[in-house]
Amino acid sequence: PTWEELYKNAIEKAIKSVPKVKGVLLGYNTNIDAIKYLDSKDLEERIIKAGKEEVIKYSEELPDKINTVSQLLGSILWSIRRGKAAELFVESCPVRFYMKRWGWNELRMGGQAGIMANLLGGVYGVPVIVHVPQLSRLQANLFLDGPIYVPTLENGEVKLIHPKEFSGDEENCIHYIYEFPRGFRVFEFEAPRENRFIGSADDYNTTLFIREEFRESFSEVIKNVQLAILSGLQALTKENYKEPFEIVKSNLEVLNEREIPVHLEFAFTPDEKVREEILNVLGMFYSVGLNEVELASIMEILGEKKLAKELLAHDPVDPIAVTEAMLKLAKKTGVKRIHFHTYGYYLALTEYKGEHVRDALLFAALAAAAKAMKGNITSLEEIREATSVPVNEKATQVEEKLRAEYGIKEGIGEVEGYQIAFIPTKIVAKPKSTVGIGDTISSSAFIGEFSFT
Ligand code: 8BR
Repeated sequence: PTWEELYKNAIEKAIKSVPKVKGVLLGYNTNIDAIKYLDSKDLEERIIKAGKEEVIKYSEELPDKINTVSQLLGSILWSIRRGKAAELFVESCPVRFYMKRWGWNELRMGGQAGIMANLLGGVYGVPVIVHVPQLSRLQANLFLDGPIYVPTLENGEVKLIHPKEFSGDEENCIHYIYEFPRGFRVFEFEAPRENRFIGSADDYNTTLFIREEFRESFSEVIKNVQLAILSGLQALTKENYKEPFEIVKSNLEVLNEREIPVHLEFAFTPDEKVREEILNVLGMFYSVGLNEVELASIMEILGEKKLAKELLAHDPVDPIAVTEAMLKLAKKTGVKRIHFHTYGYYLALTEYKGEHVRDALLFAALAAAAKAMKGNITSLEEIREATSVPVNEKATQVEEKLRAEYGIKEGIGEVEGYQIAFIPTKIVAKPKSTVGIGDTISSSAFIGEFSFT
């Protein structure tokens, strides 16, 4: 069969099987993304008011965190001047209030757990239980309708309700996203490319606060869960990781005892100590999902500097280097499934064999293309429309290399006792948005694979 035929087969399989998944636990990060499209004149006025000299100073070197308005404006200018993304914690309440009054153009669900809850629960119709560290009204209203649940404790008993039915009004965890286009001008500065600066007014996700319901009554909460996807460890630092890690480990012990496969959505983790600690617990996970930058950052920790460089040196990313890196990671940690995604192709290294691994990757690539095409997917059936997007031609050379090295046929080969599955993705020429595509890919592939067995 051709790739087009394999793609068509995969989406039909997914439409039949995915809605049969009975329950997915999603931890831990959920927040509000407030998107503000910057306006030059407005920004210049604010900079003058705050003190231009001071703001320019911070635009030359980023502060560690944000405590003053000049630090906020300086950090935004830092991103603009370089066309580079950055994210900082906003500590000061008056600065948080300043940002709130400055406002936003759009509110969106943020955090991997929250984003996946809307996709799996709201779009695929799969029942999900999601960890929301703080459930404010603003946060609750970002959840789609559908089988999405948060646990609450009533007289010590766990009850599952839709977030919109939650009667409390907790804190807002807002990540302010200041976006600018390429060529955006502020005084004498011009953005070399489009990008964003993020100021996180969030004390909960940034320290991986885990709610009482997920500490005291975790076994009860996961009673009807078949799968779990965890993320949010990436925000921790060497100063604050210890306590949340203990809770995560105790959650993992319960999930392992019940033989519930758990996927870790890796996400870029700037703190090296935290990255190292994640590797130490990776064996408690069944599966991990990551991209080339994240895989390279792990190779750095494992002392594989040359391999790390190799992973970032070529376009498309060299699949032999990726496979070697995945083998190192699998052997070192014992994780059973590694799903790698990059622009143009995906690979999965698994301890077990079967075409269902490849077919799940195909389903995930269609979901990604549908999301790139439309900005938002509204139903599982709608993903079928993405079959019209052409298969990435550049992936042919990737496939050839994998054939020569591991004898890959129809996307499946073998390496050192593991199965390696490959697929060329479908690339949307003019994407509406690429935010949250990584989460769409990983969660679709993981639950797709489970539903196909
Ligand atoms: P990360 O943010 O985790 O890297 O995930 C982004 C993923 O989105 C990439 O690995 C790539 O596979 C996919 N992607 C991007 Br970026 N642009 C795309 C496009 N135009 N069409 C389909 N997939 C895309």
